[in-house]
Amino acid sequence: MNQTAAQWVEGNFRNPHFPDGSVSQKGGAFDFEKDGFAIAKGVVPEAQRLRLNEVLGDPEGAGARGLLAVPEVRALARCEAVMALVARHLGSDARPVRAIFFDKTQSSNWLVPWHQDLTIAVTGRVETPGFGPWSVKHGIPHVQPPSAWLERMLALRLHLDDCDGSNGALRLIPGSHRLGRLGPDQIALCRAACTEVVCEAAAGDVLLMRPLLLHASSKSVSGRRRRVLHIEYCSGSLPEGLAWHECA
Ligand SMILES: O=C(O)CCC(=O)C(=O)O
Repeated sequence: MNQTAAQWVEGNFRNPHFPDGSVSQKGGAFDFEKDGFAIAKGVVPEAQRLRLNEVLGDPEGAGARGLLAVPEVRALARCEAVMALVARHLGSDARPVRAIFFDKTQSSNWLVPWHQDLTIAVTGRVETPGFGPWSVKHGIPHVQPPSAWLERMLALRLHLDDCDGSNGALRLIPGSHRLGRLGPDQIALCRAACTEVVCEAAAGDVLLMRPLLLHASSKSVSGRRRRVLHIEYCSGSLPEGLAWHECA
């Protein structure tokens, strides 16, 4: 690739908030359709949050998966306030299709490099036009659906602790979901030329994000715990033969 990062971004994408290319900015008001993410404040009441913390406990490692099987998580994933946020962007037939608990602590302090969320978890491998490549993660078959399919999905990240740049808040590149699927070279170019946002949130706030939005997270440097319940939603059903690994 012989384009400079600036040329590539100029041709494909213009950061709507920081056209001067300044380096990093926290918070701000974002528009879900244009930026690929938005924050809804105070969605999870304190009592429900404390109950979730109790139920989710202290998992080993970075967190836990398969959480739509947990009644408290399923109830939250389908409660009126949460479904209203989802329906606004996906329509009223959207439903939860995966729930993951991310727990960043002093003893399990991890980072995630820049990426897009490209895979879905299904019950079994069934060759389907447009779906692939396949992989297996945590013993579960995963597949990349077509981009048009990913546009029918969104993730809600329900914050169970206050988070900011010091305890590993999510880092995002606004608008990057509009670039489609990106290879490693394009991700590097985008990183070099675009401004990231550190997604600060208070406990109870919800971040809504598109799967194709470029995101990353750093290790906590403050030692403060950062718990997030990540729930994915999809509208419509999977093609015949494929089934969600979890669904509520
Ligand atoms: O929770 C985090 O810090 C990162 C999670 C993530 O990258 C993801 O859900 O794809």
